[in-house]
Amino acid sequence: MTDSPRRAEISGGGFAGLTAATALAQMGWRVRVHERAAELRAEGAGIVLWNNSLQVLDRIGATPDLDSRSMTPPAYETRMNNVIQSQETLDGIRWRTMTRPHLHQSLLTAARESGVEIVANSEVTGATAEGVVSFADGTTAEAELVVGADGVGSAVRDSLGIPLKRERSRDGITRFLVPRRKAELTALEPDTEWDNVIDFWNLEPRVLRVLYTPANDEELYIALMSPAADAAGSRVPIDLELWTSVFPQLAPVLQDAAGIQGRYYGYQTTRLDHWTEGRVALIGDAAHAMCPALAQGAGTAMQNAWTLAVKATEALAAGDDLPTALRDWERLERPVTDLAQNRSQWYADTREMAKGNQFVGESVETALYNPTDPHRHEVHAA
Ligand code: FAD
Ligand code: 5PR
Repeated sequence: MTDSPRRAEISGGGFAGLTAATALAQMGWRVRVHERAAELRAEGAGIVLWNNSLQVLDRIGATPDLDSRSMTPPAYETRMNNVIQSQETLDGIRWRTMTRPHLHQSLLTAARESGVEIVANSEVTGATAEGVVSFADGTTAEAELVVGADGVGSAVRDSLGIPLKRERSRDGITRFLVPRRKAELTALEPDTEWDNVIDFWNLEPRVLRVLYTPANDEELYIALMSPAADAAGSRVPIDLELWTSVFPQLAPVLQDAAGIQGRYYGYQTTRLDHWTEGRVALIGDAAHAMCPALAQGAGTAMQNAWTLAVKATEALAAGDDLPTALRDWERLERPVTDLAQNRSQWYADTREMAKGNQFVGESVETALYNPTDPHRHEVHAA
């Protein structure tokens, strides 16, 4: 068997991989993270996190750093043709907005402080159910636990031949980080609370939407949605004239976005037949890439990273069979992730978010889930 009983090899240094690595290291494992890229950094713009992932960040000690450059907007507002549909204050729901680079940096700091070994320029080509990882340079490594956190195109997953289904939705989005420009926006629309998240929808005569999300005092995350079939709406760099004609009150920030190349992402969902194979467990987009509607892709990635670390650690301490424990982990944790995935795809397919008042039912259930509560799966008699 392995030379060290508590060795974990992790493929991918994104939100999922760094969270799993930090949690495992803090629980006594020797952990290596392999990142294909030359540098560890996050692509993309802004992100919203809810209680489910914020609880995990508390437990791995990343919260103080994260809070230094993130915010909780006063309300989540939804507009249709610039008419307010709802202003939800989300009382009792913990949530935070931030930039993706800042979240990634906070996780990287936590990982390093916990003794995780991070190897850049290290491409994983596959893994076996027995826990042997292979690398692009021809070398291999063996571990008690292998984590495939290598994103939607996961080499670990594909090497194991796990069957999957992909579904595409008709819409997609281009995302930007731009300066806040609060004074200029206030001059254009004085009655607007520009610290709110504002989801600006237009369905008629043309489907175009801007999701406006302040990420901190200086940075604004804007996501521009259009159907993939709309050539002008999905063009990058953005068609400034088109977007400002529909959203004139956002002209100053749209102008900044037009100066950035950007990339249009079509919404899609990936569902796997199973998330584990022997000593290998898949987490994050490798296991359950989802549409962004509920803003839970990274949240569920961190949630599952934490619960996996707890389960694997408990199994080893109890002398239980690890592959059996990993299957049990999937059985317990998958339903709430499936819920987020299904609800996000339903919103993406139906555009029902345009009606506002979205924080009910599954949206709240997934947001409030607490993966660090040991009693979360207990069934109470009526
Ligand atoms: P990734 O972030 O893809 O990380 C995978 C890492 O593995 C990368 O660093 C990659 O370089 C590395 N890698 C890949 N292959 C290999 C290999 N063979 N060997 C070694 N390393 C490898 N989620 C939210 O929670 N809130 C939001 O507001 C939100 N908004 C979103 C908006 C859009 C438009 C999209 C598309 C997604 C959004 N998400 C959001 C989802 C979120 O971005 C993803 O779910 C999350 O980044 C997944 O993290 P991950 O670590 O699993 O994968
Ligand atoms: N919420 C967030 C988001 O980034 C998007 C959506 C919802 C935070 C788009 O990227 O509905 O598509 C969405």
